[in-house]
Amino acid sequence: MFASAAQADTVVKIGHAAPLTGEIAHLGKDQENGARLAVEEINKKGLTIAGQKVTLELDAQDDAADPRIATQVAQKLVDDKVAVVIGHLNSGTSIPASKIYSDAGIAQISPAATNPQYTLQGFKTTFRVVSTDAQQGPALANYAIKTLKVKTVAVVDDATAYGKGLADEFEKTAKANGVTVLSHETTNDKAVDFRAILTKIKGERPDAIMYGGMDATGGPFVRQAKQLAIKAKVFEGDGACTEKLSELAGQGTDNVICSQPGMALSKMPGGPAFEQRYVARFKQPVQIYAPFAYDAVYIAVDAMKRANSTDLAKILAVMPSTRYNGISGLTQFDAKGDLKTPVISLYHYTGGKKSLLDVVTM
Ligand code: ABU
Repeated sequence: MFASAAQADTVVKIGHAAPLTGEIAHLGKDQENGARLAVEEINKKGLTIAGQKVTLELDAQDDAADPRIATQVAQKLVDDKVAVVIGHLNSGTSIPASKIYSDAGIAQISPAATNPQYTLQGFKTTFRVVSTDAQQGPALANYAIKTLKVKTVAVVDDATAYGKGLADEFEKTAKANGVTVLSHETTNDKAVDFRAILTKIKGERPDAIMYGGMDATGGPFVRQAKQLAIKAKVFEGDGACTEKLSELAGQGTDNVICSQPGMALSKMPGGPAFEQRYVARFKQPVQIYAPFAYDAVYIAVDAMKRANSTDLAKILAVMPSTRYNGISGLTQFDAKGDLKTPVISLYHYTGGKKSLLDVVTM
């Protein structure tokens, strides 16, 4: 009548970390929802590893997009004995947390962190399922230069690992192609009033503006640019290339060109079907990172199956040989843990609706 201990399912914890409070909680929840959907589906289908029935449990933690809290969260996930970590979302949290996962021998798969430094630390535990800002910055800059014939730019970043890193990559490519960088201003990831910076930029009359930051600041930035009648195109990266941007930016999105470090959801092999399942389950649109978090969970489970084990060292040993066909396409890692075949998708907004402009294979 009662299941004996020997018959009971083994519970395997999948750690997840992202901001669930603060200005970008909607993006953290989006990423967590993607991971949760995968966990629920896998449990429903049934999972057996080494002859033992396994139930996955999502151990979802809030790092508040704060590097200090992220290291505490990472230690909690280690103490909770998770088999793998999906996260973090921010580069500024993924990088400090990665040392803790490396020391514990836990594979970390970020669905969102794009700063190149994350996988350049020499850790064997760091993987990501998105392209990096060393690809995203040049893709944005090349579109500005080659398609829009931009000759002058103003650059602004939010002083985070992601925002500054992306803005610097854009600037490097722009300068290398003869574009004049009129100014480079720095704000912060809690800023709400950009009028002083934008008024100065308006006086410089740039052809385009590059803003490195998330949608929580990138939205008000372009809204205020529109209010100041700035006509320049505003380039933003994945952190601002969300459905929520139009809510935050109003008609300012008319001037936005932004990028996503991966295939567009509509072009992913399993994208439209995933979107339907996601919306049915969570009653909200996909923002940006959910499909990548979803694939990251499946990649981790694929590693457990190939290792025939849920042991940390055995999972880690097979992670580099990942060859997983997920909803976002084929994932294979290079020696650093980055994608072997990175892709960048470029978008614009028409009447507040985000649509695909171009896909760049790097
Ligand atoms: N890739 C943008 C958002 C996450 C990050 O900080 O990298």
